[in-house]
Formats: sequence, C-alpha cells, structure tokens
Amino acid sequence: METAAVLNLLKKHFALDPQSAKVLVVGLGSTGISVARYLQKMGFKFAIIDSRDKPPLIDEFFEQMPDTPVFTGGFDDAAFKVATHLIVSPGLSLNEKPIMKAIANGSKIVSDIDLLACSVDKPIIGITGSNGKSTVTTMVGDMAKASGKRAAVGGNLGIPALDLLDQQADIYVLELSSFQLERTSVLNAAAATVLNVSADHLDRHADITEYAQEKQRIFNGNGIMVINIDDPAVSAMTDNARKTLTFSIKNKADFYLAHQNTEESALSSEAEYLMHNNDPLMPLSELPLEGRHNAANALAALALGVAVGLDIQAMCNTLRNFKGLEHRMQRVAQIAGVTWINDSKATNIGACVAALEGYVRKVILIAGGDAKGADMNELSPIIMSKAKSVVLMGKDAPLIKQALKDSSVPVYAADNMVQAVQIAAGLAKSGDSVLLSPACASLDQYKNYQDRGEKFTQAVLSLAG
Ligand code: UMA
Ligand code: ADP
Repeated sequence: METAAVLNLLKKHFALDPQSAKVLVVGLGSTGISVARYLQKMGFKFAIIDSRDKPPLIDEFFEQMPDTPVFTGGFDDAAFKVATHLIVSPGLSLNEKPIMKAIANGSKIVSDIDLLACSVDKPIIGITGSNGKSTVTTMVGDMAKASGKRAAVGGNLGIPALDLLDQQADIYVLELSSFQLERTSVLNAAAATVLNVSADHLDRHADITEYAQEKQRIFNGNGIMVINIDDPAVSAMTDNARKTLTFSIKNKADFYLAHQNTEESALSSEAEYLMHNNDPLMPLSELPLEGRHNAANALAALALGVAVGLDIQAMCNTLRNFKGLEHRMQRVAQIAGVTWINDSKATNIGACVAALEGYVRKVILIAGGDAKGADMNELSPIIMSKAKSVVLMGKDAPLIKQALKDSSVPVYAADNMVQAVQIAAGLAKSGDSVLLSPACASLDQYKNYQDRGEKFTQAVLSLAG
C-alpha cells in the first residue's frame, strides 16, 4: 500500500503520526527489530528499550540503526514517561509496572500486527488456538502457494509479521499467539480461526477465560469466522451476524469427517473422508499425518482456504503431500521393535492429551518441564487410560507425579533426557511406542522445544549405537 495511505490509517486508528508521535519500542528480540526497521522506513522518531543487559539482537540493531536511542539493562522510567505510543514485544507482559504506568498516563499500545494490518490491502488469514497453529498456518500457506498465490507466511510461526512486508504478497497467513492478540486492535482478517482452547500460558493470563478472550480478538472485524464446533469454548465465540464456516471431526459441519455409518459411507465401505458439505474431498487415509487432531487441522485449513477462494484440488494435493512439522508427533526411529516419537512441541496439556488420544495400545510417556501454571491433575485421566508407564523430568515433574498418586501407572524420575530415554528403553518391549509429549514448556532445562526434541532424538539414536 502507498506510504501516505498507510500513514493515514495509522493516524486514524492510533493517532500515530510521524510529526507528533514519540514511539517507544519495548523489547529488542525478533519482533522489536522488525518494528524498528518498519518505523525507520515510515519516517517515525522512536527509541528502543530492553530490560536485558545484552538483548539478543543488539549488535544487528546497532549495525542497522546506529543513530536510534537504545536503553538496555532495565526499564528506565524516563523513557516510558515521554512515550506517546508503546509497541511492546509479545514476550513481555503488559502488566510490567512501567508499561502499566505509561498506559495509565495515556500512552497508546500498538502491536506489530496492528502495523501490518494498516499496511496491507491484501487479505490476511489469522490462525490462533492453543494447539495446531503452526501446523495449520503452514498448511494454509502451502495451499495458497499451490493455488498460485504469492503467500507470505509468518507471525508467531517465526518470521515477524512486519518482515513479511518485504515479500510483495497476494495473501498474508499469520499464526498469532494470545500475547500478540491481546495487544492488537485492528486485524480485520479476511478469514480467521481459533482452532481450540485449552489451558496454556496461565503464568501470563489471569485465567483460562481471559486467555480465551484474548484469542477471540482474532475475530475482531468483518471477515469469515472459521469455528471448531467440537470445542465448546470456541463454539461460544460464534457470532450469528457474521459469515461463518464450521469444522468438526465428530459431527456434521461445513467441513467434517464422514464416518462409516453415515449416509456418505456409500463412497467406500472402509474409508473416512474429509467432506465439504455433501462433497467428499479426499479419503482421510491420504493425509500423511499421525493423530485425529491432524484431521481437525486439515479441515480447518480447508475451511480457511475456501473462505478466501483457494482452489480445492490444489488444497487437497497440498494435504496429500504435507510432511508435518518437526517435533510434532515425529517418528524418530524404530529400534528393536520399539517406536520412538518426538512430540516435544507438546508444551501444554491439550497437545499431550491429543497425542495420547491417538493411540490404541498403551505407550510409555516421557513428560514434564515447566507447567506454566497449568493444573496437571487434568492429565491424569488420559495418562491412566493410555500410558503403561511414565518417565518424568523437569521443574514441574512433582506436579505430574502428585496428579498420578492414586493411579496404578508406574512413575519413574529422570534428571535429564539421556536418563529419561534410557529408563524408557529399559521398560519398552518390542511393539511398544515411547512418546515424548511433555505437556510442559522446555525452558527450565532446554533452550527451547527444538533443543529438547533434538536432545531426545540424539539420545534415542545413540541407543541404536
Ligand atoms: N524479554 C526480556 N526483556 C525484554 C524483552 C524480552 O526479558 O525487554 C524476554 C521475554 O520475556 C521473552 C524473550 O525475551 O522470554 C523473547 O521475547 P520477545 O518478545 O523479544 O520475543 P521475539 O524474539 O520478538 O519473538 C516473538 C515470539 N516470542 C514470544 O512470544 C515469547 C515468537 O514466538 C515469534 O516467533 C516472534 O515474536 C515473531 O512473531 C515464539 C514463542 O515461543 C516461537 N511463542 C509463544 C508460543 O508459541 O507458545 C507465544
Ligand atoms: P502450535 O503452533 O499451536 O503450538 P503446533 O502445530 O506446533 O501448534 O503443534 C503443537 C503441539 O500440539 C504438537 O504436540 C502437536 O502434536 C499438537 N497438536 C497439533 N494440532 C493439534 C490440535 N488440533 N489439537 C490438539 N493438539 C494438537
């Protein structure tokens, strides 16, 4: 979009005007530096602040913007006092004292997602949810490309939203976290979905109701709402005045699974199909991903694609060729008849439950880490029905152990991943599966979930010598 038109929108929505605004970018991580580059390009005066002594991107920042004021090693009150606008990185809570004080004194909060929304006149697809965001975002991005669109894909997935502006795209596919959404007011996505809601990030949100409300902000605007009718918290977000597409793996919806005993079973005596209204799109067996939750992800992606007019055949071909993302139900090895699965990205209870639900035969589960304030008692029913034993590690292992105290599932403790894998190897017999699906964040023991998944993979592969 023309710079003048963008500046008009920023002025209209946020009183954000290069002549008068004093912008403080809070956080110098990948979001902060993308915001700084954007503001510089648009001619704004700004400063940047980070509470850390040496923020990760400080050297890159000095190289690119040597004249911009930078404050590090704490949140200096003076910098907040003069700011008319704060652009706060998602890793920082808006409840930080200096931020709350600045808001109380009239500073406006604007997010990088707001800035992107004001800068493009092409459709945006927004995807949030407690689980499945990255999978569905990647699917939809691939579907758009297969339909001949230049798709820019990013947000919480990795490439910061504003860096997508370099791509001259026809469509923007954004994975959005609750942190990004809580500070965004003007997204107005052409199509958006909340895939599901289960407890997560309760160390940052007051409770699950507030967390769901932040996610619901993805629907702010007039676009098509894609609603998972299997999830009551998502169904409750339905707005009858809005154009809506529904999806379900349990019941009939706009996008759904045709089970054997429905009228569509005449299609084949064996198969389940991904359906759109009464049209079979493809057999579920052609989706090369483990777990029924991935059928839900595929249906959600199809609904989002249809909402913005992508080609159905191209979308189905994308699903047939979709390899799945690393660290999500990823088969690492089969050693002595034991299958080892890396689901390190299961950083909350919902993902671990979905992983276990997919198994018919009981598994050996490796779990634990940082529970982020979640109630680990919610895990006990599924562990009792789907795990033959559990190996626990990490900071909140005692919470899971406590949740299982009245069960007969044997629980083992490990100090680190090598030990956890060795204990699991000692327990496993040919035909068993060992599943790393921690239900917790990794940051108490690892750099991130990728690091945890890689340590698991290395430990498993070293079993094979
Ligand atoms: N931090 C400070 N002081 C500061 C600024 C940040 O201590 O002044 C800390 C934060 O508390 C956090 C870390 O630095 O622990 C990173 O925060 P950030 O806001 O600078 O993060 P970015 O590098 O900008 O990355 C963010 C998202 N990270 C978070 O929301 C924590 C990335 O999602 C996202 O890919 C990126 O923006 C681009 O949009 C990552 C993530 O973990 C993958 N997201 C969470 C999740 O998926 O569960 C929400
Ligand atoms: P997110 O980006 O929301 O974290 P991912 O696609 O990266 O989602 O998957 C994260 C974890 O959630 C993985 O363990 C994955 O197996 C699981 N998962 C993926 N889709 C769903 C879903 N629809 N429901 C529940 N769990 C899911």
